[in-house]
Amino acid sequence: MDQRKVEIAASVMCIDWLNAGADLEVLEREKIDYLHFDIIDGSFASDFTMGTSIIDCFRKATHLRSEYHLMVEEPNRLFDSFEVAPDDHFIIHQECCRNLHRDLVALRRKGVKVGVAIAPGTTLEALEYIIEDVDQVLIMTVDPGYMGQALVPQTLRKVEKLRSIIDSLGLDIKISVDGNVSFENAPEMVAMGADILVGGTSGLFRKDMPLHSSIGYLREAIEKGLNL
Ligand code: S6P
Ligand code: MG
Repeated sequence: MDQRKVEIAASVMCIDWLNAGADLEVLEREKIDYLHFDIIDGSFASDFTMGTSIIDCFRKATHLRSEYHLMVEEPNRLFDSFEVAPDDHFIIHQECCRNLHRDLVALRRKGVKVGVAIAPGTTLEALEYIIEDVDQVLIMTVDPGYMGQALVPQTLRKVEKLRSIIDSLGLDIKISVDGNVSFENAPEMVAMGADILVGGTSGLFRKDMPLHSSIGYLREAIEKGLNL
């Protein structure tokens, strides 16, 4: 059996907003690994999600680590807007940066874990010359912007290929998958090499079961993937 520790990040944009405090307690009790905050600017991805007032409110109420997923153009404008702790992850999109390497270096100076994300249509070659500068690569398994979308299946090949690139270079880089991480899709995502699963409406915040049950099913799906 694969001995990797696969972690779960809870996508806060999918939380039951009218019961957010209760959901947060469950996430804490169940020792979820991260709160995943999606920040969207209406340009790179349409719609808007959370700003600092909402995010800081969650951060003050929890000890869980934060994972900032910035889907905004020229994210370096916002690097100082968010509070960070050393174990937090700060993820920017390759497609959004005019000078990606410069931005990754600037993030590193903030003392956080540095992540780069790519949308389904972006190839892994775009990461070839910055891969040594990141702690995490987030593969979007749906198009950035909305919850509740169907998996873009070819992104799983991308996860598999990235795993083999990282392993062949001997690097310590986590692979995240974000989008339609369902009980059905999670085993294959893990088997292809994902280390962090972002749970949204299909894997955590489901309408048909309580949160503690979906966490249990998602963990079972991870175990299944580690045994494939
Ligand atoms: C989407 C965002 C994601 C979603 C999450 C939704 O742009 O980056 O983090 O919140 O993927 O999950 P689901 O299960 O509804 O697709
Ligand atoms: Mg996200």
